[in-house]
Amino acid sequence: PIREIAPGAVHLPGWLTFDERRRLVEACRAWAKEPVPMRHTVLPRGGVMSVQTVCLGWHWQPYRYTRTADDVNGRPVAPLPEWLADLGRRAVTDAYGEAGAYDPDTALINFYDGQAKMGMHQDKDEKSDAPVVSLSIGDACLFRFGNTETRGRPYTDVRLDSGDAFVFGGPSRFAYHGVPKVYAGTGDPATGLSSGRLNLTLRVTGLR
Ligand code: MD5
Ligand code: FE
Repeated sequence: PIREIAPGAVHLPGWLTFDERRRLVEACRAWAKEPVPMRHTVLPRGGVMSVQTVCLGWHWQPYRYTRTADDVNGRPVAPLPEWLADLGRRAVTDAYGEAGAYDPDTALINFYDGQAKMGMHQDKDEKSDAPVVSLSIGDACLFRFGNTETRGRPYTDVRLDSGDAFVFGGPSRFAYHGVPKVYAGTGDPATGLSSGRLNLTLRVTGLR
């Protein structure tokens, strides 16, 4: 059942069809190689993220968006395909009843192996308050949805499974959130992903 976790934060369990999951896994496999290889992002203070990331449309480097992957190989990132933006519009429509003029220009593709995590953070590098659409494939995870004031409590823990969509908009767009744990071995290898968790987030950068 569709569940509103907080105002504007809508969980759509099992939203992706199996064909869509397979298509996304195959597409991500190609995007993870060229033109910019998927890599562990290095933070400005030297920390290395356990998650691996590749971007479409705009390249995220902490903490800004650029057209070229200056911290990887300097090449322009691949475009965001219209079919993926369409998928994002459908998710927003299913979450809110209408998509308005939702037009994402960026996708961040994160791969989590069984050990990877993401600490509590806010996504504030976009100059737009348009919703973020999150799509999960492969191993399940513990997703921690917090509040807009602090990294800590109160938060709501939600399990995200393969095929789930989550839309973060309105008052939830700038909430703290993180992924404290991946449940290794819970995915469905028939999607083409034998292990790990894939997460795609569609975003509006507000850049042009
Ligand atoms: C993930 N990725 O599962 C998550 C899904 C990231 C990241 O956090 O920054 O790459 S995106 C979840 C998200 C986005 C925007 C707002 C909120 C959650 N929120 O308000 O909770 O790899
Ligand atoms: Fe985030």
